[in-house]
Amino acid sequence: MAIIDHVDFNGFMEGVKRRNPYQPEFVQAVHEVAEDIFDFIEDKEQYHEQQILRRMAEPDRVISFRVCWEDDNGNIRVQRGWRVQNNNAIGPYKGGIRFHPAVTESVLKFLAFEQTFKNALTGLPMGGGKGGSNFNPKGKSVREIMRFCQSFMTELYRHIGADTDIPAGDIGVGGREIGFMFGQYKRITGQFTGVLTGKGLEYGGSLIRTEATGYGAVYFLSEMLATKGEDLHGKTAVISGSGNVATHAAEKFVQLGGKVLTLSDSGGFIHDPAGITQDKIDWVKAHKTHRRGRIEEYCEAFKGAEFHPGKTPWHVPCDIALPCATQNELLGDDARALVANGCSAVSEGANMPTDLEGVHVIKAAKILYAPGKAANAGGVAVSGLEMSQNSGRRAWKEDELQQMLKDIMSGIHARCMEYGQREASYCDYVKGANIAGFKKVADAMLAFGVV
Ligand code: NDP
Ligand code: 2IT
Repeated sequence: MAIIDHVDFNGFMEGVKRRNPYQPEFVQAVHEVAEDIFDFIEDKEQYHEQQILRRMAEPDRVISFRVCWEDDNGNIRVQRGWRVQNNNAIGPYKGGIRFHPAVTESVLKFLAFEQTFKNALTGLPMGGGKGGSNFNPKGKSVREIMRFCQSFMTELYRHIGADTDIPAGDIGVGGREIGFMFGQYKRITGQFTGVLTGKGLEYGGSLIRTEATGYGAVYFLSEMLATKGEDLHGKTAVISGSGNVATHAAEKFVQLGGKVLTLSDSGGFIHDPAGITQDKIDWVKAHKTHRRGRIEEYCEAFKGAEFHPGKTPWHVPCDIALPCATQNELLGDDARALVANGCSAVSEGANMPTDLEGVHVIKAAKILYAPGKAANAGGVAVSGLEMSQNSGRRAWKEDELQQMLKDIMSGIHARCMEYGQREASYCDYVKGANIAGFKKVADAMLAFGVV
């Protein structure tokens, strides 16, 4: 008879910290999930006995490699690249690639861990992974970016495949970078397969993949508001970021009748009291995505807007907050300011944008709060649909895909409610998302035995 070691939450987290020194983002992501899972599994012996959470919090593997490339001046540059394959219990590893100077193994491990739960929530058969590099695309020429992407793929290609691990975009990786990486994969292997998602429409990409994350975060928000008999008409939003997720969240928010007050980047935020309308969003998309400009320049293009250097937008009074930039961008004090100013809903377009203190403040206020792993799952969900289209050698129409995205977001909302609704008038979506994601992956792991 085995002696089952029933560690409690504190004992479990001590072990996670000890095994992952200097990895604060990873420890934070595990902590947030474990808080809810320990409650859930208290009376469920098989999850303890099989050490399921412990196994999920240990990536299947972490691949780390050198990436050399030559800049336009002939200098040899050396970066580090990673692919973290966290868990493939319910499908091949799936998750984006991030190019940003702040990328570390800890950041990618937290993202791959979160991705495992997020992908399970979509209802599609995808496991969790994430990759990236500390390469900084800012200020690089297109040729430099191309050479970097090719060099990155020259190592990565041996670890991925349409049925094993399917990367996509994330911060600093959009359609252009996916194109360079796909081209290199095809060149090395001689195979045209659906090994990456977020591809261009000409070579196997899916309609609405670009819009899906931001749109999905607003669909999820609408689902939450609907439980209170409300919609977006006349509501104001503060949004952080000005990249793919932020601009598409803003676009859908405006389309559904709301008013967007802010956008931001790593330099600060702009506040436009007149509202960031569709033509202004189009300007931001063109300016930021295609010309790599700064959000500060918005105030020269549109009078009446103010730039706040070095600040995040959370102290601007609003009905809704949509953090869509990066991790730990909304801290305890920011959360207190949102609540004090009457904000009634938060929907996370970014991954883990709220720190643990912020999460606790928002939960205690019992406002509508969708964690990233639920609210931003629309992006990876449409990636899953891209995979289906690739393997079926077909392309679905835009209205079909829009409907599928809405249905998937509504399904995720229902799954969160199933495990998060403990009182008639309040749903803890964080708990709901954590438990629903955990249960699906855990039950698959139980079926496989000890592997
Ligand atoms: P982009 O590269 O398109 O945009 C990132 C935005 O966030 C930019 O405005 C950038 O500003 C800002 N930003 C990045 N790092 C920081 C930082 N350290 N401090 C302040 N601002 C920062 O990325 P995405 O829009 O694709 O991603 C945004 C978030 O959404 C990330 O958390 C990502 O993981 C998440 N996400 C993305 C999905 C997708 O499909 N793309 C899917 C699900 C989640 P600057 O230009 O100054 O760096
Ligand atoms: O965080 C995410 O879900 C993404 N960056 C998208 C991943 C994907 O595989 O589309």
